[in-house]
Amino acid sequence: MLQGMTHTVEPQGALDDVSYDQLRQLVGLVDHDSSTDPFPVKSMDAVVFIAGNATQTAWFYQVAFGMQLVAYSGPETGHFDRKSFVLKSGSARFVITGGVQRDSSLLDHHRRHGDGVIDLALEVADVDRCIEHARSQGATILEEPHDVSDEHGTVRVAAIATYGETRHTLVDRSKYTGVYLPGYEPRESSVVRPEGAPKRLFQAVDHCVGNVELGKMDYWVDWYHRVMGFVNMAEFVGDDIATEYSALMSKVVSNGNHRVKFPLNEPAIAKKRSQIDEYLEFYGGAGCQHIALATNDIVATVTAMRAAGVEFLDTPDSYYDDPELRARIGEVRVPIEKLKEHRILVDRDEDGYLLQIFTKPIGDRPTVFYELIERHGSLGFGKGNFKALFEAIEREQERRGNL
Ligand code: TYF
Ligand code: FE
Repeated sequence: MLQGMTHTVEPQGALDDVSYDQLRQLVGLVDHDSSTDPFPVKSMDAVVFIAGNATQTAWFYQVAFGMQLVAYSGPETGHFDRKSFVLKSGSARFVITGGVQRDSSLLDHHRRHGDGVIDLALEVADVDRCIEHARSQGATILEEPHDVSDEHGTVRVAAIATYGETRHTLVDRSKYTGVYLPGYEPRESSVVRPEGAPKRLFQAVDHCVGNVELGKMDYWVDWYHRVMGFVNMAEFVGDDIATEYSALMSKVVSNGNHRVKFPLNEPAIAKKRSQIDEYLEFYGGAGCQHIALATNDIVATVTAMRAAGVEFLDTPDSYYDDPELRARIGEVRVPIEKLKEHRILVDRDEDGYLLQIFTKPIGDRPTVFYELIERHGSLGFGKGNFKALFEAIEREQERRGNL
């Protein structure tokens, strides 16, 4: 499926068989010379989750998201306080961790926040240089650079704090050939892919969104500028949209070539209670709100996920029947009737178009959810869909009694 490409993903981090050209399309890469970046980031290394039951959550991601189990660490491998499962889909890597021993600090974190993202780990070429720059900008260093080794080589690791209790671990794995990190052993999925299902349901992490407290968005945008040398992307939700219907403000920062994109939301004082306030209340502060997964066949992905029981936000027929939308969108890969059947949203801008859809929150608390995104040239986030999307989110908020 992914053979015959001209480039490998190499300077981007050597995750399995998603070529640089494919990533360019999938996540909307732009050309960028990183040689003078103060904090050069190659890629997302992993999205690390805490789950109340990592054993079952890892199973969920295999069955419902079609991910492959590749590695494991836990009591059986000499790590008695936790279980961690490493899952992959193309270049995307998730790590699902849960506390085992009663005094595990992971359980305290879970008590405070519930299931959620604890670490947006980044692959970098020079951990020490990044940490020195971060320190000079006043970032909180949670772990100083150090080597971790086993028979497969050495990984250099450090960690810095970002919003809430979320962290960015920095990983240089260029001198390591093991399956994930020292301490992990290879593990294979026992889950059998349903007949006819795509080989994988997504190929990359497109963006990871943070919700921060009222008035803190610009602080964190500036933090990503100063500490990580990230730049603003064009798309944002300003005052006008915020008070009219979104009840949130949003700006997007990214590394130079857009491989790593972090939208940041804060609540807005609007007519309705902000969905961001609902998140902040139930998560217990700032945290990661949604992860967008890039797919090259969103219809097949949505079909497979729905068949496994994943619930998506509904979009009214009127969205698809609107002549203005039809005129604005023009020709896209999937006929509009098919988009309507699957409740997939579509947006077009000056660079191209994108297809996207959002799940309902996947856990018990109304916090973390997923987006699926199929890009065709567009480097945006679906600005044209914000109204329909936020109305759909509010309908769910109302059903939960939180609007
Ligand atoms: O990441 C984005 O910007 C889009 C739109 O609460 C969005 O996915 C923004 C805020 C939000 C849900 C979706
Ligand atoms: Fe998004």
